[in-house]
Amino acid sequence: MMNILMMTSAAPKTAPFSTDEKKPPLGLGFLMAMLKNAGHRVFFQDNYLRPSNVLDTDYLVKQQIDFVGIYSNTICYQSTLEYFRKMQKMREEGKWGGKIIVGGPHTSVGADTIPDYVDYVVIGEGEKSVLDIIEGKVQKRIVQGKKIQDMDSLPLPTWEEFIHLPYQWNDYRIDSCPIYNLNTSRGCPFSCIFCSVKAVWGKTYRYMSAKRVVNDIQHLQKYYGAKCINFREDHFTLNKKRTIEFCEILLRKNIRIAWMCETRVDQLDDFEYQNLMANAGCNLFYIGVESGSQRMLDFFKKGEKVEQFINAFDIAHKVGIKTHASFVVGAPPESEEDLKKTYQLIERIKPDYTSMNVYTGLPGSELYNYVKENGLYEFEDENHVLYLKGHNQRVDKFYGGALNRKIPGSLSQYFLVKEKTRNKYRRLFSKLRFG
Ligand code: B12
Ligand code: SF4
Repeated sequence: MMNILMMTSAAPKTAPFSTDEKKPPLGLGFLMAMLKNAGHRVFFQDNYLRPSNVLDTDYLVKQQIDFVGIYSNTICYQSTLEYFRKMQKMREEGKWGGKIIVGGPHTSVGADTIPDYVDYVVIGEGEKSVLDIIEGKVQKRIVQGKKIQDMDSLPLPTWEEFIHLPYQWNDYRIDSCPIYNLNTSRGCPFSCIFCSVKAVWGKTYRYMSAKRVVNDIQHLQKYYGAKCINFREDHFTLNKKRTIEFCEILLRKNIRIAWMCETRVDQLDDFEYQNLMANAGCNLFYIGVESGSQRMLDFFKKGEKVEQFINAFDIAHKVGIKTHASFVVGAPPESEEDLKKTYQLIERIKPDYTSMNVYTGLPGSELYNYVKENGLYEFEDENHVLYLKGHNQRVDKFYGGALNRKIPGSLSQYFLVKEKTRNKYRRLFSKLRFG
């Protein structure tokens, strides 16, 4: 039996993407369940939720930790690096003798950024590799994770590790709570050029059966009082047959649960289909519309037409499913005319919620390479994230000037730091005066 500490990495102070949403890391949940089922002792620290100082203490020694496994994504990679350094220092000083494993989306797009002293770097899916590593069956340092083909063979994620932690168990768009995330499919056959998800999961769509999904929901209802499920995955409804079966089981068994999912509009032109989902509890669709300009949609290789969005949103309004439309703004070669068309489409489809995302290049996508090769960026940060020319102006326009989303080190960020320092002194002075 081995003792294993699984951790996420802390969010940076400034990032071009929001780091406010705190949800259980289901990937680690699957890995921890596999390890527990194999008889190992598992410890968990979600530093993304609440940064901890375990690596500054004698925690690893006290708990006799044999392996530390870290979930890493590109935005949080600097904190991952800091953890590596601390553990390596402990090893060099002879204070701790365990091994370090790293996995998560960053390893799939940036394995070459990981220091040599990290013992194992798992690219892609980790379930099989993590067990093999811990059981001493792996000789190589860079491990290509085996794709799970039978998704029903996956264990339930370790909800018992998550349930008592202060995650966001509600959602501003839905009245029912608590709400739990599920991830029931992997891979995407589409080719959107701004998206790096394929680098992690590949193009083959694999999914849990409808029966398995319903079983997970019933488990969450029975043990954790689930009132709503958010299918946070790239495309919950891609397999229409599965979605229909899923809805039919919910209705047949009279399972009352609200749910929402991320989806595309390809098949949502079907009134009966959407109506079935609404009757089975579907409350909200989160749809990546990306642009109201067909020219931009074609450039993105979205494989969807403006008319399809109009049709799908019209039907959703009729059947009573709320909609959240997400748009990418500022990607090359977007013009004022394209942006105007986006606003016109928003007017036309009337989403209940709209998100405008200022395009920022994450490694691992076709558009990222295009931006890099054509020098279309103003700044490349330490994680190789690309900020396009005019990024800060777009942050002003679309994020109300949020300083922590601007280019690191820019003048505005200097003022952010100054503002923090000012607050610190303000607090100090108020203490001096009244303390
Ligand atoms: C749900 C979700 C969230 C949730 C939950 C995040 C989480 N940690 O699970 C929330 C809202 C919190 C979130 C926030 C963010 N997310 Co997010 N998110 C997703 C989404 C849609 C699904 C994640 C998921 O559940 N996957 C399923 C599980 C099974 O996969 P997994 O977590 O990757 O874990 C597997 C492997 O990576 C590996 N693995 C993971 N950790 C480890 C550790 C070890 C030791 C080993 C061996 C293996 C291993 O094994 C796991 C099982 O196979 C993905 C897209 C996607 N399809 O993956 C984006 C995604 C992960 N998010 C992304 C980003 C950018 C972010 C944010 C930085 C910004 C943002 N707001 O979007 C923050 C950072 C948060 C963080 N630290 O996790 C990017 C990451 C890209 C990158 N190169 O790093 C993705 C890939 C989407 C994209 N745009 O490309 N996200
Ligand atoms: S944006 Fe969605 S549909 Fe497009 S490639 Fe990425 S995961 Fe697939």
